[in-house]
Amino acid sequence: MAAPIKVVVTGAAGQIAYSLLYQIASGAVFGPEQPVYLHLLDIAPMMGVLEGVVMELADCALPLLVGVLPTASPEDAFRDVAAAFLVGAMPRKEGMERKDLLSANVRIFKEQGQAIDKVARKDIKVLVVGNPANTNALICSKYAPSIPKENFTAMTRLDQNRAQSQLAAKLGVPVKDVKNVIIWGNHSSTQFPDASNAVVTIGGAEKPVPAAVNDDEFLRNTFVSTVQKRGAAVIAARKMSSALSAAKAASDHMRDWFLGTGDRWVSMGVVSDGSYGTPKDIVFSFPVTTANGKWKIVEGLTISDFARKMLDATGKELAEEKQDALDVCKD
Ligand code: NAX
Repeated sequence: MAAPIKVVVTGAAGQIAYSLLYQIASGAVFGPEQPVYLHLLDIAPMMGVLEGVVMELADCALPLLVGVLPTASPEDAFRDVAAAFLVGAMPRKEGMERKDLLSANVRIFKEQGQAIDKVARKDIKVLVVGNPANTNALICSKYAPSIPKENFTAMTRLDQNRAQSQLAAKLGVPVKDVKNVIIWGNHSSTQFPDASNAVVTIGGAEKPVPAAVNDDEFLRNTFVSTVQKRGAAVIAARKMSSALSAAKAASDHMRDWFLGTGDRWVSMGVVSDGSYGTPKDIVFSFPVTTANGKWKIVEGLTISDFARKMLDATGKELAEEKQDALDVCKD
């Protein structure tokens, strides 16, 4: 057995964490040989609820879970942690403008960046789930200058999983037989779910998804808008936002980052180096592969005129969000 690692989940009393904590503690993220010590961060008024979560974790009697620290202190929560799931954020309330939400949440991620800088392991891997996830990840990184920028990522894996599942349904194949779907850009309605490089296995042979689907109109319109609006569709049906699938996606993201993808592509929001003509220094979702705990953007893909427009639109939104966030941080 390896030595235990400390893993923090913020928003630990919330609904995504409720599914995520079990996945981490049961070995689904860091592997069946890796014990974990869970740090659970939430705000002071939620400490009572968090106590119930701690009780339930104990009652799961999980062999890999060696300890749990519930806390409302960011510095206690981030001390010596190797992996961080930043889920906690203020939810959007009725009548709230996107800018108000950004302003409230950016402050949280500034404070958490500062705490990470001070007390976390310098090789910490950070996954931001709380919205606006891409820009929150950027701000968190900015306020943790002693940690490499590459160690801050934002979650677009739920969008990728949704896209993969839509294509599998369209083609009538199991979801595992579809790979290399890409989510470009922001985890917002401007994201670009792109099936143009995706591959499907049918009858033992690999085939490009566009040829197998053979319906350009579907891939450019119905597919894209179904994935973009899937979160809203879940809210309309469940009266609550996606939680089980969001937790599964967060597990997928962190597991692939720690344990590697092989030649399979996954989408992650990472700090842009300007690849594919995107603005530099924003957190943009790209197709990546991972090995030895590091991600690498998939290079050399052809960008069609249609894709160019989509990438530019989501890149522009992210550049604007970044500016708004930097303005908030100045106050
Ligand atoms: P909940 O409202 O159930 O839980 C959020 C928790 O965060 C609450 O317990 C709250 O007290 C806590 N919190 C608030 N401020 C905090 C702070 N400063 N420090 C620590 N904890 C704090 O929301 P949930 O459904 O779990 O969603 C969490 C976040 O994930 C939201 O921002 C949501 O928008 C975002 N999502 C992101 C997704 C993605 O793909 N990137 C998809 C799912 C989800 O919508």
